Amino acid sequence: MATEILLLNGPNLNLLGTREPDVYGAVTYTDIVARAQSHAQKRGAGLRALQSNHEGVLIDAIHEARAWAAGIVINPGAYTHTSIAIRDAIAAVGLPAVEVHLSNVYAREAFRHHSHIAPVCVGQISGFGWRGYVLGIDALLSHLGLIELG
Ligand code: CA2
Repeated sequence: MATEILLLNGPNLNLLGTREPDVYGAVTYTDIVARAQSHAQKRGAGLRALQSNHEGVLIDAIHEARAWAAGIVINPGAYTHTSIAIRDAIAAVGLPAVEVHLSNVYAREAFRHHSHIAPVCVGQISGFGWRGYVLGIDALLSHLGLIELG
């Protein structure tokens, strides 16, 4: 069975490409998923994507991923800065996770500088727009020893 990745996006990211393009870019959520899926496929992996505006739905998806995914690429949106529950879910399932942000959260408001999620992730990618998802997929697959970078 091919390696499968769960791509999770949190609240408001369904609005991508429609507002605040100066901060988040002009690429839509649908387009990001298509680009991520095509990149994963090039790397010999499958990718299933879910976006939700509800914390519990994201947590259920993390739990369910235990049954089929090799790892998670997650942009938790604003839950990054608030959700101990999502952090606990990632820690509980024990799947390797990579945190992705479109914007450089460290160049923005102070409340975006802290992530509850980052400590339970392999690492974090921030500030590269939609390309961050592609980088996140490569980081995860490289962490899993499935591709060689460089
Ligand atoms: O930079 C990121 O990817 C963020 O995760 C985006 C979150 C923000 O709360 C985090 O601090 C950083 C916000 C997502 C909002 O998405 C929108 C998309 C289009 C229009 C308005 C909001």
